Order: sequence, then C-alpha cells, then structure tokens
Amino acid sequence: MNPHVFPIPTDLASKAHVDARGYEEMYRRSIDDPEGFWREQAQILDWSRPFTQVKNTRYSPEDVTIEWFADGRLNASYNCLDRHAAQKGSEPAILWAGDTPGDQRRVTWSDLRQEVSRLANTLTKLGVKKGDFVSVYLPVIPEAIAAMLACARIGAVHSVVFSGFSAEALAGRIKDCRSRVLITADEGLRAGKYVPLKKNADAALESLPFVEHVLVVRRTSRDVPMNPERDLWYDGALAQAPADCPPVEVGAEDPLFVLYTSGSTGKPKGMLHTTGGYLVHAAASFRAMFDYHPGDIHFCTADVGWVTAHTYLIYGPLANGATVVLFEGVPTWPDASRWWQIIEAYRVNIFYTAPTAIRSLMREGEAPVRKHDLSSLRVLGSVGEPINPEAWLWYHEVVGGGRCPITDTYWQTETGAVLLCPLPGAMALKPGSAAKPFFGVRPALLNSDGSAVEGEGAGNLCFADSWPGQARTILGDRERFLKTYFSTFPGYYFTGDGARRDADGYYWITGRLDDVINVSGHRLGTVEIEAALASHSSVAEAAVVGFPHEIKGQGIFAFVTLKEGITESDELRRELLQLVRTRIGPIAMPDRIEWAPQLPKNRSGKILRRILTRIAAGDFESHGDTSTVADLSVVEDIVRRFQKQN
Ligand code: 6R9
Repeated sequence: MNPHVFPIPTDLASKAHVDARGYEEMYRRSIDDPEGFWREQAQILDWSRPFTQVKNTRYSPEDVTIEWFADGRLNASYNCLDRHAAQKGSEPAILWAGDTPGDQRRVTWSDLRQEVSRLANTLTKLGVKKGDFVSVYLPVIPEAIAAMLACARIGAVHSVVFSGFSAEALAGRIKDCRSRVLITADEGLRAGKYVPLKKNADAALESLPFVEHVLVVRRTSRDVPMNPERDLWYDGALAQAPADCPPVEVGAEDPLFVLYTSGSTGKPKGMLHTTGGYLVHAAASFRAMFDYHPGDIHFCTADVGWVTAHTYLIYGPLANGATVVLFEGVPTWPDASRWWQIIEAYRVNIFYTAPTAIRSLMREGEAPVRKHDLSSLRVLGSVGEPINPEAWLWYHEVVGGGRCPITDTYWQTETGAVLLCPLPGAMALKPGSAAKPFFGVRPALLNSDGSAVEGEGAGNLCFADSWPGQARTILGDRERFLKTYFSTFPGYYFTGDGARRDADGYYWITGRLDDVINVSGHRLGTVEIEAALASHSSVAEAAVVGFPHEIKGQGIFAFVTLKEGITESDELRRELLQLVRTRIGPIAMPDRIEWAPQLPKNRSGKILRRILTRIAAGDFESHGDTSTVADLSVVEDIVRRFQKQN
C-alpha cells in the first residue's frame, strides 16, 4: 500500500451518504444528465413555487448565460430557519463562544427565528425593500447571522464586510453597492483587544451621505458616539418590532448577497450570488463533503466576512438544520488550546478550518491538543489555500486522532460552493490534494494556447460548464466579469489557479497564476497594496509580490522606490505599514519592505513581478526569462543590495 494514501475508513463509509461506488455512479449521472441530477438535489430545499426549468447555462464567447431553477420561487431564511424551528424549536441552532473564555450563548431555532423576524421588520420600517442592499460590518456574533437571514427574509441583499477591514475599505464597499442601511456594533473583541467598529463606521460614512440609518449592536457596551439623526441601537429597535415576519417569496435568480474579493487589478470585485442555485449547491455540498448527519455539531472557524462562513458556517449548515458553533476569538488566545477546548465542550463532530491556522498551532506543539478530549470529531475540513503535507499529517494525526478523514475543499468566492474535494466516505486521501470534482462539476486543465491537457499533467484550472452556486456577475460590472473569467479561455470559466492532475485523476492546486496573493487564506490583490503604498508622498512607485512564508503560506513583500531626495529610513517603513493598515486593513500589511532604487520593467513599462518574486523568495541566481527586461542592471542592483543584507 502506498504510505502516502490514506484509505477510506470503512466504518465511516458504511454509514456515509456517498460511498466509493456511489460517487462514481452519481458523478457520471450528474455529467450525463445534469438536469435530472440537479432537479433531484434541489429537493433538499422547500420551494414555495416549484421550478420547471433546471439549467440554462452557456459559456460561449458571444453569450455567457448562467441561470439555475429560474422560474422557481423560495425564501432562503425560511429554508434556513422556519422549517427547522417548526420541528425542533428549543434545540440550539447556534452555540456561540465569545472571545473571553466562559462567555457563551445558546441560540435556539425559535430564538433565531424570532430575532431574524424582529430585525427583518426593523429593516422594513427603515425603508429597506426587496432588492435593496444592506451592509453588515459585525464581529463573529449571532447578530451577524441574524442580519444576513433578516435581509434574506425580506428579499434584501446583504453585503458583509470583514470587521478587520479599515474605514476606507468599508467605505469603498458601501459606496459600490450603495446601501442606505449599515448594521454594525459598538466594538468588536478579539484576543482581548477592542476593535473600534462604530468609530470606523463613522469615519467611513463621512463621505457617504446616502447612508440613512446605522443599526448598532451592543457588543462591549462601552461608550461610543451616536448620531441621533442616523444611528439606532439594535436592541432598542428590535424590542419595538413585531416578532413575526412572513418570509418574502423571491425568484431563484433574485440576488441573495454580494461579497467583495480582491482581483488582480485595483478595485475589489463585488461577486453577486443569487438565491436558488446558491442555496441548493451550499446545502447539498455541505451534506456530502462533511458527510453531515442530523444531530451533528459543526464548527467552521471562518470569520463571517468571508465566503467560507457564508456557505459552510451559515447557509449550507442552517439549510440542513445543523447546529453550528460560532467562535468570536482567535485560536491562540488566551492560549493555544482554545479551539480544542471548544471542540471538547460542545462535542463537535465536524471541524472546518484553514491550513495557515493549522501551521501556527503546530508550532505550539501537541500538548495543547492532547489536553482535550477530541473523540467527538468525525470529519475534518481544510479550505483557503493548498495544505502542505506536514500540516495535513499533523491535522490528521494529532487533531483527528488518525481516524478522521480530511476533506480538502477547493473553491472560491466566485464559485459560491465547493468544486473539488474528497467525499469522506468515498475517496482515499492524498495529503495536499483536493481529490476529485464535486457532482456536476467539469474541470479541465488547459495549456496557455487553450488546448486541453489529457490524463496526467498540469495546466490552467478551468471549468467547462456552470454549477448552481456560481456567481452571476460582478456587481455593476458585467464587462469585467466576462473579461476576468471567460475571456482567457473562450468556452470555459477560468479560476486564476494552476493545477495538476495525477495518474489517479486527483487534482493538486498549485496556486494563483495572476497578481493575487494568498496570505493566511485571504486573497489580496498586489495592485491594491501597491496603490496604498504609492499614495505616500515620499513614494515614487511600489511593486508587491508574495513570498513563501512558514505560517501564512504566502507573505507580502513590497519593493518601494522613493522619490528623488528622500532618505530611506525605518521611520518611513513604519509610516508605509500604517498607511496600508488604514487604506486596507492589518491583513494587507507587508511582512517586508525593501527599498529599490528602480523596479525592473519591460519595454512597455510594465513592472516584471515574476523577477521580483524570485528575488523575494531568496533566489538570486535564476531570474527566468530576462529577454523582456528593459534594463538588466536594475535587477542586478536590487540583487546586490539584497545579498549585502541577507
Ligand atoms: C473558499 C475560498 C479562493 C482562492 C482560490 C485558490 C485558493 C481555496 C483551496 C485553495 C488550494 C484549496 N484556495 N481553497 N487552494 N486548495 N483547498 O478560499 O475563497 O477567498 O475567494 O479564495 O483560494 O487560490 O482561487 P476565496
């Protein structure tokens, strides 16, 4: 037996929704008869008006059309709440663990239904109507879930902005979708530190007079300024709102949410997701990829500001009636056993996290894990970036006790839900591989000339047909949507990632091929960071690249050219870091800033990031193909400066 392949656990397989034969059969059927397959899968939801059409999708260069279940009607909050509240109202929907150990809340299905209804009524009273956008800037607290479901209840479209983003980043995202209502909190609390959310929101709104109302959740209850004309306390408003709010029926192709993600050029892209297809894909894939069974407790560590939380902490699990653990804090505070303590306390069965966190916890050794009884765990998951085999093996052995399969799930904000992953009862595992396509998903590896790689080999990871959870457009910019995803390889959706397929048909993601870097599982556009650096009055220009980082996967390396007469200094370095922090947020702060008298460019003046990428990785010898470099001495100069320091 190949020591690098982990066989399917037989006891798990015997009870699993999908076993090995089942996968082969279902996958084939999903490709041969996608209409029939997805019609069946869609029964996981309650439709207020059943659909007659399943799929209307085309990726042809003249016509990109993505529609699923188009004439069906439903309500997402009904599917995630009412139908479960009716059956098990007093059981928990959310088990919340606060930043401070011991600070916890148990929210039942009935509680959540009531809170969502009151909030939905409050939003309606504030003038929010079907199709309106509502921005949400909240920490990881039950109110964040309530806010999303309350929007869905009245057909409004939520735009959750990660609470670690700065005022400026928040402002850009509110401006783009023009929401007139913002839901935020007085402050957040992370690792014992206060995060000034209301203060950031106030700063963001200075330039956005069209925002009429701000609902403020009391999280820390410390003093924050309130603007009586605009701001309302969330608790006060909800107390006055009726506890019943009938869900508004919407069309399957009506929008459910927008979520911003960094692209390879400037401005973040607002990926627009619709209701029916997204919820079918989220619910069906959640059930299959974690082999969810009723009664399972599911813990996804993602922040509500990312797509992972939208799909596999909120919509997918709640549509299945799963109880979710919601954790506000960080895994290493007050100590490195925080997650393991939560898993033990709540008897968590399914645990879903990112490789970067595993790597940082690995550093703390096995003791914090071994202190806790993790025998309730049955399935583990990984998401956000390729997981290195060392981290995989540690996760499998130390956290999963060698018995829990790890599902390495490959997908994107744009894809809405999973595209590649092993199903725990159906596939042997190879550490670092996202295994095989999910049902209905048709991966293709393409050479740069557009020809397909057959069998074993590597190429640009593309998909030949649509899947229900796919984003329908970039809000307000269909041209950019078509250009980014459908123009590089006509007839295909292009992910921006590279991948390899092995002899067993397993896929291995090799990383981004564009100017996007993946830092701790968060996507950041290098161009955005460069723009922030270049906005400093002393900076002539800047180039940002990723470099291998032990914990974060990729770190951020900035090469900065100063204006004539400006002296290099540590003080200036600090100013630049601060600038990135205020323009984007702490996650975008470079790990290293180095001064470069000039940046290597091609003859048309485009910065050659691939050369800088090699230098940043400590490779001073091979610069790759340098035939396009306008002035090679620029490269030699940077290398000389580096060798002196390193
Ligand atoms: C869900 C999410 C998407 C990008 C994607 C790829 C990387 C995600 C991965 C993975 C290797 C996995 N990525 N999952 N790479 N293995 N299992 O992370 O969405 O934030 O939009 O990032 O993340 O590069 O293109 P998002």
